[in-house]
Amino acid sequence: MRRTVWCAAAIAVVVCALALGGCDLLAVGSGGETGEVAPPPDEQVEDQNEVGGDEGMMTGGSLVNPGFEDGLDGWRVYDEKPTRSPGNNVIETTPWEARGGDVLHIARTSEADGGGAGVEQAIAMDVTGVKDLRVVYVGYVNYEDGGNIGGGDPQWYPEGGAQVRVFYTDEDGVKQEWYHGMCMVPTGALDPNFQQVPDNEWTRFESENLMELDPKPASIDNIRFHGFGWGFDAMFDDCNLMIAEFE
Ligand SMILES: [Ca+2]
Repeated sequence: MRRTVWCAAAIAVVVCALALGGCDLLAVGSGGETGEVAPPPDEQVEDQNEVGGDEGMMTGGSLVNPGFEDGLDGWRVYDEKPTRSPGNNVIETTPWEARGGDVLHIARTSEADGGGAGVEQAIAMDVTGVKDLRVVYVGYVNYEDGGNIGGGDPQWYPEGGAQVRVFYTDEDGVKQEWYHGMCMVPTGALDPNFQQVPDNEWTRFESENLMELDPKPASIDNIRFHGFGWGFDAMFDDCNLMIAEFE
């Protein structure tokens, strides 16, 4: 999978460079895995993390099927159904004309029984050598119900319709989690990792550079896009983990 991503990213960079009329800032090494875009021998690099010269840079998404155009292919369902009350979770893809294709739809009903629903990808990706790593997604919330919406009370799992959580191992070997969420109306204070979004509107999020976390990630283990709370109804599109720059 990674090779495909690298090659696709390399092709994208070359196309962009050509469109801009010059390649001098971009030296791309795909490793020639496909045999289709192998660079001249004098430009090949031995390690895909050692890209280009001083100005070398590649961009690329790390997740499979980030826009849900292939249904839930590549994603694992995360489904923590209500157990203490009637209710259910919905995790499905659905067409959404304004997004030009399919999106992920998640919903939950319960009687004050907190839980989550969504999708995740276990990617086990080594990110040593990555300088710039960001989570992106487009979220949409139209219903939320809970006691800690907006995550202001750290005693409880943060609640909100459209959240992302990155499970990673830091450079000291410690398992860590980083998260962000969108909610409409917080029940208390707003967790700094949350943002308030308008009802029934798509909002794009791009994280800070996760490689600036201290201690910084050494590997990304799993990434989950989900809602959490007593109830919610939300959508996601174009969910990805973008590598923008290597050392
Ligand atoms: Ca889509």
